[in-house]
Amino acid sequence: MRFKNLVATTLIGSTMLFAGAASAQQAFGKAEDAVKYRQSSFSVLAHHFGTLGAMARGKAPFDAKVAAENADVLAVVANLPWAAFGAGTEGGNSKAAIWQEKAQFDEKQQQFEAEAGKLVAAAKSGDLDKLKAAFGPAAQTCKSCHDAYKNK
Ligand code: ASC
Repeated sequence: MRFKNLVATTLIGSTMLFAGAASAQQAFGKAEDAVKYRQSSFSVLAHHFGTLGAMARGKAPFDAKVAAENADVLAVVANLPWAAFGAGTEGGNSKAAIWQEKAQFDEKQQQFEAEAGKLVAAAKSGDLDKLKAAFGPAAQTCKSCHDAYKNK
């Protein structure tokens, strides 16, 4: 019974998390809350992305289980920051160009999400060569967006 409650609570919690991500843009009352949200989600994203990168670049031993766990988190957090770039949320390390050319920014987001999706699949394959092959292109989409839209 307790276990069932735990499962139910976890499922409800997860559902709320996804619903929250989808409607996050509307949920930010203040621009600074949106800035905090995107910076926090990028931090979590960078941690899990970096863990996969360390294995891909031979800086950490390859562990298929660790790779798969990090991929599972990445699959969720890769989607989170974007809803926190809504109209009127300029600030943080973001260049104003994001809001001036939203279509180009959205395109970079989509390129990242596509490569992140491939990285997730590669990291869950148990094959280090696949992880190595997928990491570089994904990191390149991070860099491309940072070069265009992030203040140093
Ligand atoms: C990372 C990380 C980034 C990207 C970027 C890729 O691990 O935190 O921001 O990769 O450095 O060039």
